Amino acid sequence: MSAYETIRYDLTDAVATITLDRPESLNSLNKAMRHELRHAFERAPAEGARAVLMTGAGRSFCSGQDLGEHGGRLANVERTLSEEYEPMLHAILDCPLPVITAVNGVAAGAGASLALLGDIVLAARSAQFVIAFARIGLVPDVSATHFLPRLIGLPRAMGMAMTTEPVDGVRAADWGLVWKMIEDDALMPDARAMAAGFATGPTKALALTKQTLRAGMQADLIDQLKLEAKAQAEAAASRDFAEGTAAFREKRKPSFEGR
Ligand code: LHQ
Repeated sequence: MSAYETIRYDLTDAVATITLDRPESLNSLNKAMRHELRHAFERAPAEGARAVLMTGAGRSFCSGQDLGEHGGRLANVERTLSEEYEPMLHAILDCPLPVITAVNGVAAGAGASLALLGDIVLAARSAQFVIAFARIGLVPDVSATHFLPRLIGLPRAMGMAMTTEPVDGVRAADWGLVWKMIEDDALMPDARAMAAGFATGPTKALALTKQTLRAGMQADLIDQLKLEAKAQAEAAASRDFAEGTAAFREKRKPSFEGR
Protein backbone atom coordinates (compact mmCIF):
# COMPACT_ATOMS: atom_id res chain seq x y z
CA MET A 1 0.00 0.00 0.00
CA SER A 2 1.71 3.21 -1.08
CA ALA A 3 -0.85 5.87 -0.24
CA TYR A 4 -3.34 5.91 2.58
CA GLU A 5 -6.83 7.45 2.54
CA THR A 6 -7.39 8.04 6.23
CA ILE A 7 -3.97 8.47 7.78
CA ARG A 8 -0.70 10.17 6.92
CA TYR A 9 2.52 8.22 7.26
CA ASP A 10 5.97 9.74 7.26
CA LEU A 11 9.27 8.01 7.90
CA THR A 12 12.10 10.42 8.62
CA ASP A 13 15.30 9.77 10.55
CA ALA A 14 13.97 6.37 11.72
CA VAL A 15 10.82 7.90 13.24
CA ALA A 16 7.53 6.81 11.69
CA THR A 17 4.91 9.49 12.29
CA ILE A 18 1.32 8.33 11.85
CA THR A 19 -1.32 11.06 11.78
CA LEU A 20 -5.00 10.13 11.95
CA ASP A 21 -6.39 12.31 9.20
CA ARG A 22 -10.16 12.58 9.07
CA PRO A 23 -10.48 15.88 10.92
CA GLU A 24 -13.99 16.55 9.59
CA SER A 25 -15.27 13.82 11.95
CA LEU A 26 -12.60 14.41 14.62
CA ASN A 27 -10.61 11.47 13.16
CA SER A 28 -13.31 8.86 13.67
CA LEU A 29 -12.31 5.28 12.96
CA ASN A 30 -13.80 3.74 9.83
CA LYS A 31 -12.95 0.42 8.24
CA ALA A 32 -10.23 1.94 6.05
CA MET A 33 -8.56 3.59 9.03
CA ARG A 34 -8.57 0.38 11.06
CA HIS A 35 -6.94 -1.42 8.14
CA GLU A 36 -4.47 1.36 7.37
CA LEU A 37 -3.37 1.70 10.99
CA ARG A 38 -2.65 -2.01 11.14
CA HIS A 39 -0.70 -1.79 7.90
CA ALA A 40 1.32 1.24 9.03
CA PHE A 41 2.30 -0.32 12.37
CA GLU A 42 3.46 -3.49 10.61
CA ARG A 43 5.27 -1.56 7.93
CA ALA A 44 7.23 0.80 10.20
CA PRO A 45 9.64 -1.75 11.73
CA ALA A 46 9.94 -3.57 8.40
CA GLU A 47 11.26 -0.46 6.70
CA GLY A 48 13.72 0.56 9.35
CA ALA A 49 11.78 2.79 11.76
CA ARG A 50 13.06 2.70 15.35
CA ALA A 51 10.19 4.64 16.95
CA VAL A 52 6.56 5.40 16.11
CA LEU A 53 4.71 8.59 16.95
CA MET A 54 0.92 8.65 16.51
CA THR A 55 -1.24 11.76 16.74
CA GLY A 56 -4.39 13.28 15.25
CA ALA A 57 -4.90 15.98 12.64
CA GLY A 58 -6.81 19.09 13.69
CA ARG A 59 -8.34 19.59 17.12
CA SER A 60 -8.90 15.93 17.99
CA PHE A 61 -6.90 12.76 18.53
CA CYS A 62 -9.70 10.32 17.63
CA SER A 63 -13.47 10.32 18.24
CA GLY A 64 -13.81 6.53 18.16
CA GLN A 65 -15.96 4.41 15.89
CA ASP A 66 -17.29 6.36 12.90
CA LEU A 67 -20.93 6.60 13.90
CA GLY A 68 -21.85 7.45 10.33
CA GLU A 69 -20.37 4.23 8.93
CA HIS A 70 -22.92 1.87 7.34
CA GLY A 71 -25.52 4.63 7.56
CA GLY A 72 -25.17 4.74 11.34
CA ARG A 73 -26.16 1.08 11.79
CA LEU A 74 -23.65 -0.96 13.76
CA ALA A 75 -24.07 -4.26 11.96
CA ASN A 76 -21.91 -7.32 12.81
CA VAL A 77 -20.42 -5.62 15.84
CA GLU A 78 -18.65 -8.72 17.15
CA ARG A 79 -17.11 -9.39 13.75
CA THR A 80 -16.03 -5.77 13.33
CA LEU A 81 -14.34 -5.89 16.72
CA SER A 82 -12.62 -9.24 16.22
CA GLU A 83 -11.71 -8.92 12.55
CA GLU A 84 -10.93 -5.21 12.26
CA TYR A 85 -10.28 -3.65 15.66
CA GLU A 86 -8.37 -6.55 17.21
CA PRO A 87 -5.79 -6.92 14.41
CA MET A 88 -5.23 -3.15 14.57
CA LEU A 89 -4.80 -3.30 18.35
CA HIS A 90 -2.36 -6.22 18.16
CA ALA A 91 -0.32 -4.53 15.44
CA ILE A 92 0.17 -1.60 17.82
CA LEU A 93 0.81 -3.61 20.99
CA ASP A 94 3.09 -6.08 19.22
CA CYS A 95 5.01 -3.44 17.28
CA PRO A 96 8.67 -4.05 18.25
CA LEU A 97 9.31 -0.31 18.56
CA PRO A 98 8.53 2.31 21.19
CA VAL A 99 5.09 3.73 20.35
CA ILE A 100 4.33 7.26 21.52
CA THR A 101 0.78 8.56 21.33
CA ALA A 102 0.53 12.36 21.42
CA VAL A 103 -3.04 13.06 22.48
CA ASN A 104 -3.64 16.49 21.01
CA GLY A 105 -7.37 16.85 21.75
CA VAL A 106 -10.40 14.69 22.34
CA ALA A 107 -9.91 10.93 22.56
CA ALA A 108 -13.40 9.45 22.80
CA GLY A 109 -14.78 5.90 22.81
CA ALA A 110 -12.49 3.60 20.87
CA GLY A 111 -10.36 6.72 20.28
CA ALA A 112 -9.54 6.76 23.99
CA SER A 113 -8.79 3.03 23.83
CA LEU A 114 -6.50 3.71 20.87
CA ALA A 115 -4.67 6.54 22.65
CA LEU A 116 -3.97 4.31 25.64
CA LEU A 117 -2.29 1.66 23.48
CA GLY A 118 0.81 3.84 23.30
CA ASP A 119 3.79 2.67 25.31
CA ILE A 120 4.24 6.30 26.20
CA VAL A 121 1.08 8.41 26.25
CA LEU A 122 1.63 12.16 26.18
CA ALA A 123 -1.43 14.33 26.78
CA ALA A 124 -1.82 17.97 25.87
CA ARG A 125 -3.17 20.08 28.71
CA SER A 126 -6.39 20.43 26.69
CA ALA A 127 -6.65 16.72 25.82
CA GLN A 128 -9.94 15.11 26.80
CA PHE A 129 -10.20 11.39 27.49
CA VAL A 130 -13.88 10.49 27.23
CA ILE A 131 -15.06 6.94 27.84
CA ALA A 132 -18.11 8.01 25.88
CA PHE A 133 -19.73 4.67 25.12
CA ALA A 134 -22.57 4.94 27.67
CA ARG A 135 -23.66 8.23 26.09
CA ILE A 136 -24.95 6.22 23.15
CA GLY A 137 -25.92 3.08 25.05
CA LEU A 138 -22.77 1.04 24.42
CA VAL A 139 -20.12 -0.52 26.65
CA PRO A 140 -16.38 0.27 26.63
CA ASP A 141 -14.43 -1.82 24.14
CA VAL A 142 -11.20 -2.08 22.13
CA SER A 143 -9.37 -3.05 25.36
CA ALA A 144 -10.64 -0.17 27.55
CA THR A 145 -12.10 -2.60 30.10
CA HIS A 146 -8.72 -4.35 30.30
CA PHE A 147 -6.40 -1.36 30.53
CA LEU A 148 -8.43 1.30 32.34
CA PRO A 149 -8.79 -0.46 35.71
CA ARG A 150 -5.17 -1.63 35.55
CA LEU A 151 -3.96 1.90 34.84
CA ILE A 152 -6.09 3.96 37.21
CA GLY A 153 -7.87 1.44 39.44
CA LEU A 154 -11.46 0.26 39.39
CA PRO A 155 -13.12 3.27 41.07
CA ARG A 156 -11.76 5.74 38.53
CA ALA A 157 -12.33 3.37 35.61
CA MET A 158 -15.94 2.89 36.70
CA GLY A 159 -16.36 6.64 37.14
CA MET A 160 -15.00 7.41 33.68
CA ALA A 161 -17.09 4.71 32.01
CA MET A 162 -20.36 5.23 33.86
CA THR A 163 -20.45 9.03 34.04
CA THR A 164 -18.58 9.57 30.70
CA GLU A 165 -17.09 12.68 32.35
CA PRO A 166 -14.12 13.95 30.30
CA VAL A 167 -10.70 13.71 31.94
CA ASP A 168 -8.30 16.42 30.83
CA GLY A 169 -4.52 16.23 30.47
CA VAL A 170 -3.84 17.52 33.97
CA ARG A 171 -6.08 15.00 35.67
CA ALA A 172 -4.94 12.19 33.35
CA ALA A 173 -1.33 12.79 34.44
CA ASP A 174 -2.35 13.14 38.07
CA TRP A 175 -4.14 9.76 37.90
CA GLY A 176 -1.32 8.00 36.07
CA LEU A 177 -3.45 7.43 32.98
CA VAL A 178 -0.64 8.97 30.91
CA TRP A 179 3.10 9.46 31.23
CA LYS A 180 3.02 13.26 31.11
CA MET A 181 0.83 16.28 30.55
CA ILE A 182 2.44 18.79 28.21
CA GLU A 183 1.35 22.36 27.40
CA ASP A 184 -0.57 22.39 24.11
CA ASP A 185 2.05 24.27 22.08
CA ALA A 186 4.87 22.04 23.31
CA LEU A 187 3.11 18.71 22.74
CA MET A 188 4.35 17.93 19.24
CA PRO A 189 7.88 19.36 19.63
CA ASP A 190 8.32 17.39 22.86
CA ALA A 191 6.80 14.23 21.35
CA ARG A 192 9.08 14.49 18.30
CA ALA A 193 12.13 15.01 20.51
CA MET A 194 11.21 11.95 22.54
CA ALA A 195 10.69 9.87 19.39
CA ALA A 196 14.04 11.05 18.01
CA GLY A 197 15.67 9.96 21.28
CA PHE A 198 14.12 6.50 21.04
CA ALA A 199 15.17 6.25 17.38
CA THR A 200 18.81 6.36 18.44
CA GLY A 201 18.23 4.07 21.42
CA PRO A 202 18.80 0.35 22.02
CA THR A 203 15.79 -0.72 19.95
CA LYS A 204 16.01 -4.40 20.80
CA ALA A 205 16.17 -3.77 24.55
CA LEU A 206 13.29 -1.29 24.29
CA ALA A 207 11.17 -3.85 22.42
CA LEU A 208 11.94 -6.50 25.04
CA THR A 209 11.19 -3.96 27.78
CA LYS A 210 7.72 -3.18 26.46
CA GLN A 211 6.90 -6.84 25.83
CA THR A 212 8.10 -7.89 29.27
CA LEU A 213 6.32 -5.09 31.14
CA ARG A 214 3.06 -5.75 29.30
CA ALA A 215 3.32 -9.48 30.02
CA GLY A 216 3.94 -8.62 33.66
CA MET A 217 0.48 -7.08 33.92
CA GLN A 218 -0.98 -10.54 33.55
CA ALA A 219 1.63 -13.06 34.71
CA ASP A 220 2.33 -14.36 38.20
CA LEU A 221 5.73 -13.70 39.79
CA ILE A 222 7.25 -17.11 39.05
CA ASP A 223 6.40 -16.98 35.34
CA GLN A 224 7.39 -13.34 35.10
CA LEU A 225 10.83 -13.97 36.59
CA LYS A 226 11.41 -16.62 33.91
CA LEU A 227 10.30 -14.22 31.21
CA GLU A 228 12.57 -11.47 32.57
CA ALA A 229 15.53 -13.84 32.56
CA LYS A 230 14.83 -14.83 28.95
CA ALA A 231 14.45 -11.23 27.85
CA GLN A 232 17.60 -10.22 29.70
CA ALA A 233 19.59 -13.02 28.06
CA GLU A 234 18.43 -11.78 24.67
CA ALA A 235 19.28 -8.17 25.48
CA ALA A 236 22.67 -9.16 26.90
CA ALA A 237 23.51 -10.87 23.60
CA SER A 238 22.79 -7.71 21.58
CA ARG A 239 25.39 -5.49 19.95
CA ASP A 240 23.82 -2.55 21.74
CA PHE A 241 24.62 -4.08 25.13
CA ALA A 242 28.27 -4.50 24.10
CA GLU A 243 28.30 -0.89 22.93
CA GLY A 244 26.46 0.36 26.04
CA THR A 245 28.91 -1.26 28.42
CA ALA A 246 31.94 -0.19 26.33
CA ALA A 247 30.66 3.40 26.32
CA PHE A 248 30.14 3.24 30.07
CA ARG A 249 33.71 2.06 30.65
CA GLU A 250 35.10 4.66 28.25
CA LYS A 251 32.96 7.43 29.77
CA ARG A 252 31.38 8.39 26.42
CA LYS A 253 27.88 8.50 24.94
CA PRO A 254 26.85 5.14 23.46
CA SER A 255 26.16 4.89 19.77
CA PHE A 256 23.34 2.34 19.52
CA GLU A 257 22.53 0.62 16.25
CA GLY A 258 19.26 -0.93 17.36
CA ARG A 259 20.59 -4.48 17.10
C1 LHQ B 1 -18.23 12.14 14.38
C2 LHQ B 1 -17.82 11.35 15.48
C3 LHQ B 1 -17.87 9.95 15.35
C4 LHQ B 1 -18.71 10.25 13.20
C5 LHQ B 1 -17.58 13.40 16.03
N1 LHQ B 1 -18.32 9.44 14.19
N2 LHQ B 1 -18.69 11.58 13.26
C6 LHQ B 1 -16.57 0.07 17.82
C7 LHQ B 1 -17.13 -0.77 16.84
C8 LHQ B 1 -18.31 -1.43 16.94
C9 LHQ B 1 -19.18 -1.28 17.84
C10 LHQ B 1 -19.29 -0.28 18.79
O1 LHQ B 1 -18.22 0.34 19.39
C11 LHQ B 1 -17.10 0.67 18.88
C12 LHQ B 1 -16.35 1.60 19.68
C13 LHQ B 1 -16.73 3.04 19.75
O2 LHQ B 1 -15.85 3.83 19.60
S1 LHQ B 1 -18.31 3.54 20.07
C14 LHQ B 1 -18.10 5.22 20.55
C15 LHQ B 1 -17.96 6.16 19.37
N3 LHQ B 1 -17.64 7.52 19.74
C16 LHQ B 1 -18.45 8.35 20.42
O3 LHQ B 1 -19.49 7.99 20.90
C17 LHQ B 1 -18.05 9.79 20.45
C18 LHQ B 1 -18.93 10.60 19.49
N4 LHQ B 1 -18.55 12.00 19.47
C19 LHQ B 1 -18.80 12.85 20.45
O4 LHQ B 1 -19.38 12.52 21.47
C20 LHQ B 1 -18.36 14.26 20.27
O5 LHQ B 1 -18.22 14.51 18.89
C21 LHQ B 1 -17.03 14.56 20.98
C22 LHQ B 1 -17.23 14.54 22.50
C23 LHQ B 1 -15.95 13.58 20.56
C24 LHQ B 1 -16.56 15.98 20.57
O6 LHQ B 1 -17.60 16.91 20.74
P1 LHQ B 1 -17.51 18.35 20.06
O7 LHQ B 1 -16.16 18.93 20.34
O8 LHQ B 1 -18.70 19.12 20.51
O9 LHQ B 1 -17.56 18.11 18.48
P2 LHQ B 1 -18.82 17.71 17.58
O10 LHQ B 1 -19.68 16.74 18.30
O11 LHQ B 1 -19.48 18.96 17.08
O12 LHQ B 1 -18.12 16.94 16.37
C25 LHQ B 1 -17.54 17.62 15.24
C26 LHQ B 1 -17.91 16.84 13.99
O13 LHQ B 1 -17.37 15.52 14.09
C27 LHQ B 1 -19.43 16.66 13.87
O14 LHQ B 1 -19.75 16.65 12.51
P3 LHQ B 1 -20.46 17.93 11.82
O15 LHQ B 1 -20.70 17.49 10.41
O16 LHQ B 1 -21.70 18.20 12.59
O17 LHQ B 1 -19.46 19.04 11.95
C28 LHQ B 1 -19.63 15.27 14.45
O18 LHQ B 1 -20.80 14.64 13.95
C29 LHQ B 1 -18.39 14.56 13.94
N5 LHQ B 1 -18.08 13.40 14.78
N6 LHQ B 1 -17.42 12.18 16.48
N7 LHQ B 1 -17.45 9.13 16.33
